[in-house]
Amino acid sequence: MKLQIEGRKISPNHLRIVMIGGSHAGKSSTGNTILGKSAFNVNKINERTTTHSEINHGVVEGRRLTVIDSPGWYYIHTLQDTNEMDKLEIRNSVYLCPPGPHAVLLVIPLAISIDASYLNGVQQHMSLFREDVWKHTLVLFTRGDWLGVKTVEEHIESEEGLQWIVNKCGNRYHVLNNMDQSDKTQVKELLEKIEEMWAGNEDPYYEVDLDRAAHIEAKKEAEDKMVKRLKKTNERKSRFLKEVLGGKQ
Ligand SMILES: Nc1nc2c(ncn2[C@@H]2O[C@H](COP(=O)(O)OP(=O)(O)OP(=O)(O)O)[C@@H](O)[C@H]2O)c(=O)[nH]1
Ligand SMILES: [Mg+2]
Repeated sequence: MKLQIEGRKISPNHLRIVMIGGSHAGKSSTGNTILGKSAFNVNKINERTTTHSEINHGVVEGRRLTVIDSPGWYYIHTLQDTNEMDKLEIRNSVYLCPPGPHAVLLVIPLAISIDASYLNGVQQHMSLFREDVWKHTLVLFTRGDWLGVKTVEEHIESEEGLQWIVNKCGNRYHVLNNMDQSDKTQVKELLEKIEEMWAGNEDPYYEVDLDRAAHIEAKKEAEDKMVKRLKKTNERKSRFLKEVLGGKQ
């Protein structure tokens, strides 16, 4: 209270983070590195893994974290190429952590060249959110282990498309090596950057429409109940069949 009166803000002890980006960029791996556990399924082969937005929680560096994973778009797809279901899931990601995320991590692998179609994909899919989402977005580079002797700044300088993206994010970026989850410093530094972004923003988070968030929550609960009911019915049916068939054998 006192700090607020003096014009300073008290940093939130619960951070809400959403990860978005192209498919196979390393979003789910990033979520696991941040939370320090296997919270999300990671793809081992060359295909899409995450098909729905998912939520997980943890306590990291003494802070409560809520992390949302989302399905990626095929990296050279225009918004029109991406199917409606994926668009809906990506759009819904921010509604899973009402009143809205403090940080959106735009996940981009360092090992990829950002050509015009990649940039176009990023720009068009980011338009699934309001324009002010950029104020709360930080570029999260994965595959830090691929950087070699180059610095991340040199990499950004060598890619014009990347310069546009980083610039649009207010020059905020962070590199993670998801292959080394024992490196806790990389997560600590990321959380510090998120806090810095939060401190510099007038709006503390990307605000979502709470009515819509409640509606999505209710829909998800109803779906969960239906799945449980169907499971019970199927179990009852197979028990009954076993008894009937078992009796006849
Ligand atoms: N070498 C290296 N590989 C990584 C890193 N981060 C992720 N990967 C690998 O990249 C592949 C894709 O990772 P995921 O975390 O499943 O990527 P995703 O963005 O969630 O993929 P979708 O859910 O399919 O959109 C996996 O084989 C990961 O092991 C990293 O920092 N370094
Ligand atoms: Mg994934």
